[in-house]
Amino acid sequence: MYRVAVIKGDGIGPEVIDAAIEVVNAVTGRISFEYYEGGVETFKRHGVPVLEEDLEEIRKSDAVLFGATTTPFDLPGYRSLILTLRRELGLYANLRVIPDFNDGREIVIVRENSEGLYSGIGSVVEGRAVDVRLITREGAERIARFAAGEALRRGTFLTFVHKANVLIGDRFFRRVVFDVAGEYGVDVKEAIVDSFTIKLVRDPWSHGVILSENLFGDILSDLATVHTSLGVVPSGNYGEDIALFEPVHGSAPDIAGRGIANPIGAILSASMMLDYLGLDGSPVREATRRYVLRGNLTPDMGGTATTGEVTRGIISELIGAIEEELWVEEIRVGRIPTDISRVG
Ligand code: 48Y
Repeated sequence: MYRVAVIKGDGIGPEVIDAAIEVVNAVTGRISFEYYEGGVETFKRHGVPVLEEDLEEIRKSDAVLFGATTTPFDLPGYRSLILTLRRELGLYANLRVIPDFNDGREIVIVRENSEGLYSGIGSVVEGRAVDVRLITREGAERIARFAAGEALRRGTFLTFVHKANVLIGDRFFRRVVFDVAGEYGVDVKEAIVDSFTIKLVRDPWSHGVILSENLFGDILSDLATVHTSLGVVPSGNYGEDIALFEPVHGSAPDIAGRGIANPIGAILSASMMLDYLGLDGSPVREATRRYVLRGNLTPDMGGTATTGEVTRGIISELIGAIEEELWVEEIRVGRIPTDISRVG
């Protein structure tokens, strides 16, 4: 059995995570889910976004499934739950995969997840607010290795997106990326982040694996969803010994509780989790693709379906595929003579 720690969060987080768990349970019985709380309510009660003892248990899990949480702009002393988890679990690489259900193309973004302007180093002193944009050799090297590995696995190149014409940190980062890619035998193209936004919108599918620092990666990965819906985009946050999977969308409090949240981002995140655990998430992706091509979708994708309808639709595609495979297997081993094989 695999242990998966679940933090549903708030807003639409619980709805989409329940959907993802239903789908996972339809493909495997090998995962036990353990539930933890976190976010603003936990902070109000205990003064921390997640309890230290829960964090200890979460660290011992094989993976984490996370929904979404709302982070207020002005709650004194509060630090975002997801940023806390990324830091505490050492999740330095954020892989975001934007699907195109029509022809299987994907936009792949690797976002550095631990440094840059998210370093947490900064201060407000005497009328000056400072956020330190930290780039370390260790941080740059490990994310470059992750991205180069991803490019190799996909048989493609890297596009490193930066602002090295202005920022000292990106000049440093750029040298590391070229060195590491050379070591891996991966080709690197590069682009300056401001003009790259136009390329990403006009021609999103021809950049191989896109690699960027934390804040640029945050912005680019939302932008890259303009041709689809933010609601379908999954992500994996990877560390040395654990990974956390979450839809890229936020908690969307405006539609929470109405049963119309798009569960696909969470379901595809769960499929990435299955891959990470060595359980193969591709049947979930394939069932999702088949459902999207002919099923009723949630309002963010122009449909009128509920979260539950989409989830059940994907599960019946999955079950259909499993039955078909069993049928083909029965024919293959000769238990069913081919001359009576299924009609219609
Ligand atoms: O995961 C994301 O892309 C979110 O935008 C978070 C980020 O900046 O990385 C923000 C998380 C939060 O508001 O708690």
